[in-house]
Amino acid sequence: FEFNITNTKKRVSYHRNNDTMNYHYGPFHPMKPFRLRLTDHLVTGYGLHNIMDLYEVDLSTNQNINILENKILKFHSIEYVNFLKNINENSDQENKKYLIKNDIDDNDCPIFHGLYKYCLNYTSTTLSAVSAIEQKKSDIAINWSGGLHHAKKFKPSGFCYLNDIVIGILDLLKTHARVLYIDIDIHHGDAVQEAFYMTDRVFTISFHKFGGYFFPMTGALEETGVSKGKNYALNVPLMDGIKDFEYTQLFKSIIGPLVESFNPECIVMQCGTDSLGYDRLGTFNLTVKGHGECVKFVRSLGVPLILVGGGGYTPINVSRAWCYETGIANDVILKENLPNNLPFKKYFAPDYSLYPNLGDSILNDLNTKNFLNDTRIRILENIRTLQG
Ligand code: V1P
Ligand code: CA
Ligand code: ZN
Repeated sequence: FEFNITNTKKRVSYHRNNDTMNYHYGPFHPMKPFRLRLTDHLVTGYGLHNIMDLYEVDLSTNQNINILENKILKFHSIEYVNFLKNINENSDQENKKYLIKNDIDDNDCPIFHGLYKYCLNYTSTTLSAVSAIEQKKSDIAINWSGGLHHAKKFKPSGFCYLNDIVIGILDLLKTHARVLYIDIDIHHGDAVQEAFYMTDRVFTISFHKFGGYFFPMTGALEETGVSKGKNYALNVPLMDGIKDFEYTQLFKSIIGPLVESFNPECIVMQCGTDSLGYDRLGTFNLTVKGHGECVKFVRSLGVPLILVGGGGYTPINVSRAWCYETGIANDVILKENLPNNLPFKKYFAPDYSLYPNLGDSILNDLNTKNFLNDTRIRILENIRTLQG
């Protein structure tokens, strides 16, 4: 293959909302918006904010709340958006009927204080990144608070309420003929796949753990799209314990030819960090560098790129990876020792390193060479049918 490897400086924008980081799903819930605060402290501690365009997204100074809600309604149903808008942690049974009627798992998706504002925050921050790309102000636009890939048209799922990714891609389709969506969260990007399952304008690919009742239990290799979208969805099901070398080899050997044949005008990459070793929910053994190598490779393809967050349940490692990847976007290598005067620095004890050993957990790598080889061959066959 001939990859379009470029190595030029790129205009990078960092989109953040100071309010998003303050929300709480509840004391026992693994999703902790505080991890965004840790990430931001690392990013600024390393001085990366000085070399990017900063966009402070703030709903209270945004007069265009109607425009935002119209974009949300391009994907979500009005009944669902009204439900999110009107529900609160003290709502009575009447309001909660929607939960029951739609079989909503409120352990995964609790109704917490300020929920709708939280949803508008992370969604508008992704849309801010989208518009920096649409207006060609950035080559790479980052929103670590986005990437909530399970939210459905009618209901929340898997810690996700509004699907900022689908909403963002729908907006991108106004200016871009073809969008590629890449998902390296350990969970299947089910709702993004589903939203674009019938179209050849959005190619979705997810790498994830599959099998053994692992959430959301979809994402088999056989799911490849329908009608016009046939062969425009791909799934890379993996088993516990995969490590950097095998994962990055597989990733590059698939994404390289895929970009070559699909020729996207924009790439949206969901960088969920629950695929790192020692994640509270995840079962892979990736390190910060391995995870980041996937981002580095996608950057090298020279296509406008939007980076969003996603899962990640060991906050110190989530923040390490997203800070490292912010560095990669800017083509700088961050020194291993965490900066001085870093708020919450004690959380990073005992190593105080950006690159801790996450590849050596007790989870054995169950992905045999044969299994990975077979998977790769079958996926590459699918990509070949694309060229038709
Ligand atoms: O497994 C399930 C539910 C239980 N039902 C029978 C299905 N839920 C998972 C949800 C994982 C969501 C991942 C989101 C993302 O892809 C994107 C942000 O990372 C789940 C798990 C688990 N171990 O899979 N929920 C919880 N754990 C949970 C634990 C404590 C409190 C609340 C939820
Ligand atoms: Ca995934
Ligand atoms: Zn996940």
